[in-house]
Amino acid sequence: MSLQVYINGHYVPKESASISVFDHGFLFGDGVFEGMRSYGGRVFRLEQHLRRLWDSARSIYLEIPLSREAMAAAVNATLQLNRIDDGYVRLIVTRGQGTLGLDAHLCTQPAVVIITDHIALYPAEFYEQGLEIITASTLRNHPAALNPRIKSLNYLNNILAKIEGHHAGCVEALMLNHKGEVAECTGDNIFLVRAGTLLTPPTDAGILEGITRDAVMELAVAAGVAVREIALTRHDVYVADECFLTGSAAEIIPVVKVDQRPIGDGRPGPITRDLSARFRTLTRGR
Ligand code: PXG
Repeated sequence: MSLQVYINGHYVPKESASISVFDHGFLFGDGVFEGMRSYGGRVFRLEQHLRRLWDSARSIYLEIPLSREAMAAAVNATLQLNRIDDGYVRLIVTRGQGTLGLDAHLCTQPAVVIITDHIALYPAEFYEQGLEIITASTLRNHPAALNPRIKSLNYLNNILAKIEGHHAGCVEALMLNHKGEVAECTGDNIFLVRAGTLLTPPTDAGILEGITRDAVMELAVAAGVAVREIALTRHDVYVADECFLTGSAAEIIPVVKVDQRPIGDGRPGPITRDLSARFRTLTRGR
């Protein structure tokens, strides 16, 4: 049986799962989404993802046409129907069908889509050897224009930064904010280790408040590692002892080179490896 996609309360085979070309999600990127992981058939931190989705929707005046409980049930039902244990879930809510104009009031029915799939991980060597990344010249969105805390369907600035990374032979790229501070990567949050302390940019640096980021900060505190959310510059990156990225899909991935400069000794560091092991235990048990 092919993968079944949830569209507005119905299940449709992947091959015929489609949305109208008049949907404002398609026409304007007018909508919000979540990318989540399931382990052993359960979504990791589903409540937190739903809270973020509802916050994103509220921020763009989008009313999700389901209760949070019904959405959670729909996500779980879609995973079960597709018999996916360790997988990826993409939850999308768009403004729905409207006209070719911008007017959101003409979109009367938001579209809700839930796609579950097997997870496409980065190759194992990236986790073992660490990634090389570059700083993109494309800045993260100015928070006063479109706040990066909104996980909206407008990912164009991140996509442009990712293309820059690709041109430099990198699978991820570091994005700075409008002040020139370190914000995050195109689809992952960033952490540094300096003198045994874990450093990461604060929310007001204009970043998505990653759910993996939250989990990693909790794990660090439990491991006795001090955590500071503090404005960081590229200087801090270059002189860090360790660097790693976090995201639902990538989990924790070491970074060993930034802009051609080795970070620390150029190998994944001990705190990165310890937090990765703790994250595996948290998500998969022993
Ligand atoms: N920052 C941004 C800009 C993101 O899009 C994260 C951080 C990590 O957040 P979580 O909650 O997942 O820990 C994301 C994650 C991809 C991809 O292909 C990434 C994301 C969404 C869709 C695709 O890398 N978001």
